[in-house]
Amino acid sequence: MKYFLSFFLISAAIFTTIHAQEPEPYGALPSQRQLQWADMEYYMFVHFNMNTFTGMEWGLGGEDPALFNPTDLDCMQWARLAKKAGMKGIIITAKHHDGFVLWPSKYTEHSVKNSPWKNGKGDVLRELREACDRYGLKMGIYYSPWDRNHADYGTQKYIDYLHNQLEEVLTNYGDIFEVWFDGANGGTGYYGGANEDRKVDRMTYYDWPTIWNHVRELQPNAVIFSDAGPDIRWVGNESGFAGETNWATLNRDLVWPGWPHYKQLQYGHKNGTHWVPAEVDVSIRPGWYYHASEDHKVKTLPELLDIYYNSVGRNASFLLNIPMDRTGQVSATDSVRIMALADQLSKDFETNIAAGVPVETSSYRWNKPAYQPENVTDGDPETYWATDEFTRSGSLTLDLGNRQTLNRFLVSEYIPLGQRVETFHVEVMDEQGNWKEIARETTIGRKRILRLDDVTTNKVRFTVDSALAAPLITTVELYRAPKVLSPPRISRNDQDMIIIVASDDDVDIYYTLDGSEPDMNTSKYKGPFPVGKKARIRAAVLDPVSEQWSPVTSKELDIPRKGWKVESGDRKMIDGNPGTVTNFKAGEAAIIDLGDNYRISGFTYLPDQSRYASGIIKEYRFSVSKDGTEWKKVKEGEFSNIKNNPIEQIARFKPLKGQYIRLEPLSTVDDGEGMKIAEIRVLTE
Ligand code: FUL
Repeated sequence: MKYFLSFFLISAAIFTTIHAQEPEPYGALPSQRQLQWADMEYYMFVHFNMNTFTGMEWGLGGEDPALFNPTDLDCMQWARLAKKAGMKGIIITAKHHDGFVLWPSKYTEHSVKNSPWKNGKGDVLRELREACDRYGLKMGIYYSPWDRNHADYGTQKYIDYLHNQLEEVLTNYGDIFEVWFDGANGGTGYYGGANEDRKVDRMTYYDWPTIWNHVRELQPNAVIFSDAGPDIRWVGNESGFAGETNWATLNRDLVWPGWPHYKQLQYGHKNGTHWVPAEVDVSIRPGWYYHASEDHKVKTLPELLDIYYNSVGRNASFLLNIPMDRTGQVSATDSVRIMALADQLSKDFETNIAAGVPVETSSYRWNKPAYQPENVTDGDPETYWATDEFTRSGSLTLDLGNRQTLNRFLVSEYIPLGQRVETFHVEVMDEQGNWKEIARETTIGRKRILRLDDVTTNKVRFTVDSALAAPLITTVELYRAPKVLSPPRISRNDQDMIIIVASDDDVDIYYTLDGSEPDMNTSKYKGPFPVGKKARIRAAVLDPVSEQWSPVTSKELDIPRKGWKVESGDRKMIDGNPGTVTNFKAGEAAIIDLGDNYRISGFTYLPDQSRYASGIIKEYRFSVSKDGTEWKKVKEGEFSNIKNNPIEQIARFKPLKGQYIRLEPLSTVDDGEGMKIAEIRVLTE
């Protein structure tokens, strides 16, 4: 009896404690500073300094400070726009790889103080601080550890310099919300006039733990970004997406800035040791700096929307780069596009169909109201539905009352207690009362937004199929977003046939060849057609039902390619298809006979576009010949930042006459391998 009684009492005690308890935290957890940062969601990156004035992406370090001379720098304009667009902060390139600094640092002459701008009395960081304060934005600092200017780069003296400069930027400009350390380290540079290749051991040279501690001392609330965190991680690409499976946790001690397995950063590590969520950094233009020649390549609204859904909608944050132009302001096209995105997002999320609707569940935590299913539709991010401690799956059924059309599904986990959900699916009830599955996905995290085809229903069922611990769901929202048409893709193959493809179904494509705007009175695309001359083709998509137009795609067509003979390589590199690649062995060059003499003024190179791309050319030599025997070298150079941002590279030079072209790799990104060419184009005068 006695034993029975104590057994009873102990069991009752355990039972009550479990029942009274809040859900246990699971795994690595976010810090307060990480939670605050996560709520920012969307903020601006500004690439603006020496490269803006030299037209480079990676300056070499020997640039003359006199070149830095914005005619009308206006940080208030940046901040006003950021605020209007719904961004919550601005991160500025205080120092990029070329070493030029935007504030009058007392530790270097390579700064604004030796530029003609404001007679050397200017300080861009100070102006940005004032602008951020005026518009209620947070300010962040990008600081490149690699410095192609500094004579001591590679020695301890340079590391001391880095610490001194961090001290300046992190004590003199108020609260900094994020410190952004770039992982790029290219090797060659000016280095105080030495003009040489300097390799450092990226794992040990900088002594990252000491740098991170220093930042913590100076700005305890700032999150620190790098490939390896410690607070925020790079997402492993510069194209604007996080993985569909995206854990905020990472085995952080495995990673360091410059880590070769960086593609894993898209997904994070399930059950990773630390909370290090991903930030999607991407530029509104092909490169990170402003180049007037790219004014027509500003990302379109559909592209920006994709990035939003593939970052904020995939448990990451969205850091959108707006490169300032030579006046020191946001250029007109960029500001129109940012506002178009803001406008579209407010339409996409205008009415939450699920707000306040009744919710039923298979189970919730000990039937306690604190964890009831309605918590997901109450609009309060602090309340959540929870299953009991030992249940790792469960369903919520949202009753919409009457039949509604929706195409967005938004769900959030209560992340202060860890990221848990591994797999889930969504169903809707059809008119016959049967459940129909519309999505099956992996991971949720802070926010997951699914874009779905339009579906009309009165009931939506969300099911967590598996989780690492009891799922805690704060929010389920449903929306009906208006349709946005994507611009068509145009290509010309090596037989000079034009192919135009639309991403949407049941639409028409119209095009022009004289540079004018396509409309219903211009040619309608009916299938591939030949264009064997130089031309500017423009095309747009029309939805005949809604009468809505997509943005216009433009493409410059240079000399015809049908008559080209590939002397070294194969025709895949001139077939107009970015998905096919010509492979070369180490030491081989690409050689093409253009079939006729032209005044050649440049070339373009598109590297391998596949997920695990290789053979990317880093340094190149380009030569031209009249007869295929005697060659003239016309350009040698580097494709800056091509590893992280493998977009089409454009090289221009003084026009010269020739019939043959040769592209030789002097080095590739992963040294030693043969080069790959997805596409090569010739530019003529
Ligand atoms: C990269 C850099 O090399 C680019 O120039 C740019 O600053 C981008 C944000 O990070 O690693």
